[in-house]
Amino acid sequence: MGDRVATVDGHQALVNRVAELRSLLNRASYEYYVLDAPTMEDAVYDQLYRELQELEAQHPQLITPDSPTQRVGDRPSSQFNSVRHNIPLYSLENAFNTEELESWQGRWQRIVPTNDFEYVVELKIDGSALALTYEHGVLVRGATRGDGTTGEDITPNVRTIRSIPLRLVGDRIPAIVEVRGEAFLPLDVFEQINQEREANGEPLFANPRNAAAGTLRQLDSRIVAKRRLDFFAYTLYIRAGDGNGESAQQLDLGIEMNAVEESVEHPRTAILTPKSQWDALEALQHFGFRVNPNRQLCPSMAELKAFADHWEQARTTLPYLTDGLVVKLNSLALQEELGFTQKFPRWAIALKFPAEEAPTVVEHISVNVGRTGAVTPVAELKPVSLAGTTVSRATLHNADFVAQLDVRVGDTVIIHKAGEIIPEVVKVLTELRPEHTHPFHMPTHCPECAQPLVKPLDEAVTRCVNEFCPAIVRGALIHWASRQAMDINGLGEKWVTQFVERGLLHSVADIYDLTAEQLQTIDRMGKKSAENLIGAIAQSKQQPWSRVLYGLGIRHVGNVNAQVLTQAFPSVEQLAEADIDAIAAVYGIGPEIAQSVYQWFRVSAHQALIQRLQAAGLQLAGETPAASTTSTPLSGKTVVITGTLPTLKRDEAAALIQQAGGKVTSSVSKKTDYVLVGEEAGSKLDKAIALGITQLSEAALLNLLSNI
Ligand code: 3B8
Repeated sequence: MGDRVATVDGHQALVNRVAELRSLLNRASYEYYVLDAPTMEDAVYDQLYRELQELEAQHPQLITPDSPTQRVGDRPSSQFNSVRHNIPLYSLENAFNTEELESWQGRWQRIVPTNDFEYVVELKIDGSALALTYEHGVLVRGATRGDGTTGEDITPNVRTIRSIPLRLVGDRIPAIVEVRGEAFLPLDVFEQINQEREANGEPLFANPRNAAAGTLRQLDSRIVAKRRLDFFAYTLYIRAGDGNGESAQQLDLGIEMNAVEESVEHPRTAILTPKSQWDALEALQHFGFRVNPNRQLCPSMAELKAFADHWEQARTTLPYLTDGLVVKLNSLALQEELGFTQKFPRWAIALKFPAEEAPTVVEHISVNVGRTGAVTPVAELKPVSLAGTTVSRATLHNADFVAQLDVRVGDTVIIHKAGEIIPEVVKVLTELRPEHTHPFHMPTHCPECAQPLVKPLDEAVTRCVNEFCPAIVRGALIHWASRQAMDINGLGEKWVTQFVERGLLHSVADIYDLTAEQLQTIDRMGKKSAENLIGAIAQSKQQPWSRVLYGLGIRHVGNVNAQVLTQAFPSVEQLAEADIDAIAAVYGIGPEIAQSVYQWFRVSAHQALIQRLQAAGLQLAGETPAASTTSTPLSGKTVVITGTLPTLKRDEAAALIQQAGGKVTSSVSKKTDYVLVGEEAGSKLDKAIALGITQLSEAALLNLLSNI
């Protein structure tokens, strides 16, 4: 009896602790990501997070959708479902100068003749619009704009965005809240992603907007979680109703509310909103959202113009891209009166900043060879000032792009940088072309190693396929030493280039034969730096197998795939011996990746490389840290599958279990933790019952896994 009470109390204590951890962590995350004013030490956060993670792993029923552990991404979805927007997401009409802005003002004033108004001006964030739905304060859905009426349900991806609250802040939260805003990639993150893509031989994103949109539509939310998307909120709808009688006053934000008839599908529920856009932005802030601080109330066009002039210049100092301003009538009553045209709100307009384009002259076309051997033509330009930076090079992407534009040395071209971080040649002014120019042709031989280049017919990319090409060797070494791979501090581009030139390094295995004496023969490498570098190299031998695999730079094996693969193949021998089907059977690994990995291990030079790395004492086996730190209900558990499962094939189920850190064996013994039971299970089930082993249905398995 006493025991039972103790357990019940114990359980309550556990429930309380989990809730407390959730709340502490969510608060800390809000301070860090929204307020940009951290109060909790990283180490403390990590410790509390791990505690929550462990409690949730032991008691999966305590996991809630607003738990910070739900931000790390989920298993890949096969597709996104469509969602209908009850209130359509319109786009904005564009104005390109203040005359067009004045003409817009004239148009709306003819509909509602008044001089009693104010504008709210916001920065127009160059990202991807999202609609977020909260029910009773909890984020239940995140959707893309789509065509404005129907978008895609990308909730798992939206959850990974740290500045989007999983639960709204405040005591009295209305039944349904819909928040709209712009998801975007900060510029530094964008650049980092493109560097990684370049290192992985993947096509680069043209600009942060495409990168954000592409990331949001990633089917694997674990990848999204690594991309550090951010979000600014700008529209708030509060839907009362649901019989709970929420009213505006209950919001208690000190903001007056207006009732507005909802247009579609819920004719009898009213949308309550603050009375002005300005108040709505403040309400959004109260709810825990990031709202762009660069906004202003403008009583007239004069203030508006001053704001625009300021930000046209100042925007280059921001850590994200803005392509203009959004001008909105502040009064929501006035907004309601004006309504929408077929395409746009009449009460708002975008004032676009002038395009960042400039003419300049192509002085030379050079050819760059990347780590994967991809050959990129680059226009070397007469330096020109554009969007606050001096541009002297612009990518010409590939042979097809050059042929299409017919860019020639001597041509005057238009360089474009609006939203584009990598400047691009967009137009050739052929009327200004001097005499005696020649069309540019991609070289037939590598500019670095003089070996013939290869261009597969179905690909745009031209490649050097010489393993010993200095450009490829350099790129491979830089990638190997990079932060996400072996993290060899001090072994950056500068030294790698010199070491390769001096013949000290030909392959990554050579790194482990370097001596401090050898290094000191290099210009400007002192004794201390040489010793530090040798130390960093020695230390890198402890990097786990997953990083080694990533560092090898196999095409399509980025750090996520490397982790997934090393979980499924805990040693290099297992991976090297696996056939294509076995590799492709790993959940999240497609046929293209499998093919690439399989082929890599068939090359004898690669086999020799692995042997040298092994001899040097690198970790080519062992647990993948992701699996050990994020313990899941299945980590270290042994599962036997018996019978026919309702939806999963046996190897799919096995892959899921392995990916969650479990082991699948074929026969039931005392060591078996679970049996996964399907239709017509046979003697294995009998044995499991006899041994008292826990049974799982497919649904129970999926449920366990969905909480990872
Ligand atoms: C109405 C209001 C569309 C938008 C809007 O930063 C509408 O307000 C819209 F139909 O697209 N990119 C903003 C941004 C975008 C919009 C907006 N406000 N700050 C943006």
